[in-house]
Amino acid sequence: MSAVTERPSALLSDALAGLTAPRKTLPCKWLYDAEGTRLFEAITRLPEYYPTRTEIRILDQHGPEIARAVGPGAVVVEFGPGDGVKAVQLLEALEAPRAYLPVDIAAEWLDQVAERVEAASPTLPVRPVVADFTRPFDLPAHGGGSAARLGFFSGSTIGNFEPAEAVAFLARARTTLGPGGRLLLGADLVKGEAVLEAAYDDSAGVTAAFNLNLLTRLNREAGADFDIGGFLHKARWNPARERVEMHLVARHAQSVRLGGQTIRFAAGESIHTESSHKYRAEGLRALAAAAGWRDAAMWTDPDRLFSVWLLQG
Ligand code: AVI
Repeated sequence: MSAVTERPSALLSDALAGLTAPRKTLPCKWLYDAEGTRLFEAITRLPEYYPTRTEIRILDQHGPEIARAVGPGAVVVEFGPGDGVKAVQLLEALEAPRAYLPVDIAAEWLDQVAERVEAASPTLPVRPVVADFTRPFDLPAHGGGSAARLGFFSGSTIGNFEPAEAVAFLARARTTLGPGGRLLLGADLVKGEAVLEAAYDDSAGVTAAFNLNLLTRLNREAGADFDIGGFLHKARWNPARERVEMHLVARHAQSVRLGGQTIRFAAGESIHTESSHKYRAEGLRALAAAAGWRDAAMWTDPDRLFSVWLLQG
């Protein structure tokens, strides 16, 4: 008996559950293997993908105001630091930050982030925390005494959670950050459909490659036999739920073997691979309030594409 049939990997069991459901889905967290991470970083530099550069601009233009609102001596806890570029930007804007704690499940990314931040701020203590921040976890003692913690959750990653999961994350973050904790949160805003769909279906095909890479990953890591050319990337704005959905659509009827099962696809049937929720200011305030945050200040760009929030407990 092979290891796979004895104890299915988390990827295989998630894929089997999602692909045998009446509406086929795959959890978006599996988009990020090494190739998916590389492709996502390429997405953040695309002309159509406005969120990253707009958030960076907001942090740049409103940095002094944000720093005043945060006050001196914060211990910065970043949930999912990515490449660490925004951490460097934030730490430079803040007054005398006391320590930086990047939190991620992937230890190898944390090393890169730590190197980048240490190079930019050689005297700042950096303490990487390997943890899945979508579940409860403890922060190590940070050497900051009783300094209040500032959480940082950028890039509108909150938008990849379902609304109930977003509230649960925000509530857990309050607990993790402790008394006096604040959260600096990036959230993408509702806007015209054409801008949104172009951001998730760029002309160079990078987002399509990012989405299709999930099938390549299933073939390689879960022993599936997807014909990658048999599927098409689709991004569509769902106005009722105010989210962009990414789908992989079967170009023709086909079947795929996975974990000893046959998964059948009708022509045009889709696998829903990601939702990216967009917010209105009142909606984000309601989410924060439902998670127990009492106060929320917002900064945005002149075109109101993106928002950065400071939540206070
Ligand atoms: C990581 N996350 C916030 C991105 C987003 O915009 O939802 C992932 C992404 N998917 C397609 N393009 C970017």
